[in-house]
This record gives sequence, structure tokens and C-alpha cells, in this order.
Amino acid sequence: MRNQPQPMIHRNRQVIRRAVWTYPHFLIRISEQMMRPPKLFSSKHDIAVVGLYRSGKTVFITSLINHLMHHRPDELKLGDGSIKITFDEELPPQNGFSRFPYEEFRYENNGNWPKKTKATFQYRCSFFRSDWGWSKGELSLVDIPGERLSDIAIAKLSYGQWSDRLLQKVFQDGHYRDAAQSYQQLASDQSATEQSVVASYRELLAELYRSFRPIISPSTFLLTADGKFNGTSIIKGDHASAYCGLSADSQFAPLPQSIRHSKPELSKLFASRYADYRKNLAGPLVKSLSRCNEMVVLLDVTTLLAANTGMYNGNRALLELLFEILSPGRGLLGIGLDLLRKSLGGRIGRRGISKIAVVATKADKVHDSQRDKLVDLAKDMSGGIVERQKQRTSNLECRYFACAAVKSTFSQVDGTLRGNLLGDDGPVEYPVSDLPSRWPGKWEQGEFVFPDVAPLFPENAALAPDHLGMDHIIDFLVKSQV
Ligand SMILES: Nc1nc2c(ncn2[C@@H]2O[C@H](COP(=O)(O)OP(=O)(O)OP(=O)(O)O)[C@@H](O)[C@H]2O)c(=O)[nH]1
Ligand SMILES: [Mg+2]
Repeated sequence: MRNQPQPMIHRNRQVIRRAVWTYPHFLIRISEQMMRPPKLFSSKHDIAVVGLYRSGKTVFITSLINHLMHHRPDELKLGDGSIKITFDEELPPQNGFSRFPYEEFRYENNGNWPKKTKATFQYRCSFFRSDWGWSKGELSLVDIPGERLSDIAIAKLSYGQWSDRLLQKVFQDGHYRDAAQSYQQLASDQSATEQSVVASYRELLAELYRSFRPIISPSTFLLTADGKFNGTSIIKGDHASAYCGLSADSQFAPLPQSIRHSKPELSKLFASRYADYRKNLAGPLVKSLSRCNEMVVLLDVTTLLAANTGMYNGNRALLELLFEILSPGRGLLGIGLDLLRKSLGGRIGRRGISKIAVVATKADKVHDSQRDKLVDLAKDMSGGIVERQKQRTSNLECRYFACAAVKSTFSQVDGTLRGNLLGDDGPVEYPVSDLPSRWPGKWEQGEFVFPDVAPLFPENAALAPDHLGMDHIIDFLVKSQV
């Protein structure tokens, strides 16, 4: 009788009874499991971080990952301060991107800032939020080389439209006009040849770059398709190996409408190289940005002020273009489904960019007493573009912030800052300009000074860097929708 097989249900009951008596904590574990709902949904946050070159994208992403990996609610306050993020695991990059080299940027830089980005990177991970019941967060961050932003128009405009846009709009801006004059004349000349137009356009791009004009397209002139950065030699006056195209023999330049008609062969040649460029470079870039559902637009207010009005105008024109090309807020789902999505705890099923954080970066480069003005300046610069897009669409949420992703200075009572100036050995106290309350009508290089400092990354790998305002931004980007 004893050896007779017992029905399965009896055996299971016995196992459970034995386990409960033998291991009291088994009971506790079961009740804990029942209290903790299974993560049935994933709340996806696919975030594109965009901005001009050197606007702080890579530093921002490195700091954000660091905070998620080692979240300390007392140092990065989310919601009412009680919310805790628990890092789950890193996920492999998708869509053919290279992995964002987080460790290199965070730990191996020996007191240096991350290197300039030369290819598009992606970092993916999953995480839990203590206030999310049924969903688990899935985060993707896309980092692009800032130079590539100037190419986004190529992804959507025809060669003719791109030419007209540059010649009739961008190069008409007072700050571009003087430099662009001789190119415009040559390109409109009936005797112009492929070689003369390309040579003159390359002269123009070099001149624009040296005078802080950020719209340099095709961007391969500054950063080749395989990641060689030409910017340093261009500044020194050498652009012999900087090409306006994918390679030396596939260069193209914008042509005025009259020349496109009178020289159809030249126009056709440039148009076919333009199409190759779109297929290989500009198209994939815009596709990778359009796949995201959130966007962080970084505005480096201090660098714009330290440069000149031309850089401001160029950056603003790029913002216009970015909104025009990506058209944020035009998701595929209608308003009716918003409620359902919210009740599922995230941005489930959402297509297209529907959330934008406009961020003035490097807030630690200005004195404490000035920091509030950073948000006003960022809003003043981008507000009109954002508002128009909001009016045109039904699905766009936007907020303005200021932050220092890696706070590396200390404000002194006498209005100076204390920090390690780049190139110096130890910390010094140094003067820094006050911010204007509004963007001035005109300013030149040297009127505002905000020196660069070395980063203060803690040596302890489990500590995220000190920051200003990262908490509000992260809270906004990965906030609970419930
Ligand atoms: N003080 C301070 N400086 C910063 C901060 N973030 C960035 N910087 C400075 O800005 C520089 C550029 O930062 P990156 O993050 O590399 O800029 P990026 O936008 O990724 O630039 P590209 O890769 O060229 O497109 C750094 O080398 C620092 O000098 C910050 O939080 N505080
Ligand atoms: Mg970068």
C-alpha cells in the first residue's frame, strides 16, 4: 500500500505542507511574490539625444546611465523623493547600432571628458521603478555626432529643394551671407564646372566652420562617413582632405535653380551623388531618430553666448529643421487610445516622438545666482518652434530644463567659480560672465566668457557624478504614466 503511487495532487500538497513547516520563510516568500505583481508590460522609453556638436550629449547620456545603474533617491530625487529605480540589466543594441561605450566614458577617462562622438551609438537597458506595479521600464538612448544634425534635411528634401533651402534661406542670413557671397557668385556663373563649384563650396564650408556657423552640410566635410574628424585641421587652415560628399570623387554642392536648368548634366551628377549620400548616411540617421518616442534637445547656451549671434541663428535654424523633418507629436495612435496607454503604465504602442525635453546644458559653467536664467534663455530660443508644433499636433508634451550632467564647479560668494580649468593642475577661482535675461540683439565672440573645466567624476564606480537638475529631467523622461 505504502509503495503505491499517489495521485499527483496529493503529492503536491504534501510537498507544499512539508516546505511550509520546514522552512517558515517559504511562506513569507510566497506572500511577497503574491504582493509583487508580475511585470506584464514594458514601458518603453526610446530617447534620442540631439544637439549641436559639443553641446553635451555624450556626457548627459553617461551621467543618466550612471544614475540609473546606481540610483540613490537622496541624490537624485524622483517624484516625491520616495521613488527608487532598480537597474535590471543591459540589453544588446538594436537596429545595427554600435553599443554606447559607457565604461570607457565613465571610468577610463582619467579626469578627461568623453571623446568626441564619431558614429551613432545606442545604449539599452531595463529597469524597475518602485511606483510601477505591472510594468518594467525599457530604456534606449541614441547618441549621434552633433555634426550630422546639419544633414537631416537631406533625408527628406530633393536635391533641388535642399539647394534652394541653403541658398535662399540659410546663406541669406546676415551671418552666412558675407562668407557665402563668392560661392553664390561662382555657382551662378554659366562657366562654372564641377571642380570649380566643389572647390569653392569647400572653401565656404571651411570658412563657416571657423566662424562658428553650425550648418555645415554635407557633414562629411567635418566628420567623414567612416569617422575621421577633420575639424581640428580645418581650424588650422587645412581642408585638403575634407570632402563635401561620401568620398573625394562623390562630392556635391548646392546649385541655384537657374544653373540647375542651364547645366542639367552638372545638376544630374550632383543629384545622383546626393541620392547616394541620402541612402547611406542622412536617411539612416533620420530613421534612427524617428524610431524614438522621446527626444532630448540639448542647447548649449553658454557656448552660444561665448561664440556669436551667427552660431545662435544657425542653431535655431537647425532646430526649425529638426521639428520640420521629424514632426514630433504626430503619433499613429489617436487621442482615444491615450487613456488605455496611460493605464498600462507607459508609452506602450506609441509611434513617433511625443515627449520632448529642451535642456540648457552645462549649468555649472555659470554662477549659482544666474542659473534660473538658463531655462528662460532655452525657452526663449526654442519656445516658438515647440509651441507651433504643439498647435499643429495633438500628441506632444514638452518641458524646459537646465542641467549640469557632471557638476564640476563650485560657486563662490564673491560671484566667481571654483574648478579645475582645462589645462591647469589644480582648482582655481576664476571670474565668469553673468547671463543676460534675454538673448541680446547682437553679440560677438569674447563678450561672454564661460571657461571650460575638467570633469569631477567620482572615482567610486558605484557613485554617479554630482549634478544640477538631472533629477527633474529623468523624472520627466521616465515618469510614471499611471
Ligand atoms: N562643466 C561642464 N562641462 C560639460 C558638461 N557636459 C559637457 N561639458 C563640456 O562639453 C564638452 C562636450 O561634451 P560632449 O558630451 O562630448 O558633447 P557632444 O554633444 O556629445 O559632442 P559631439 O560628440 O561632438 O557631438 C565636454 O568635453 C565638456 O568640456 C557639464 O555637465 N559640465
Ligand atoms: Mg558626443
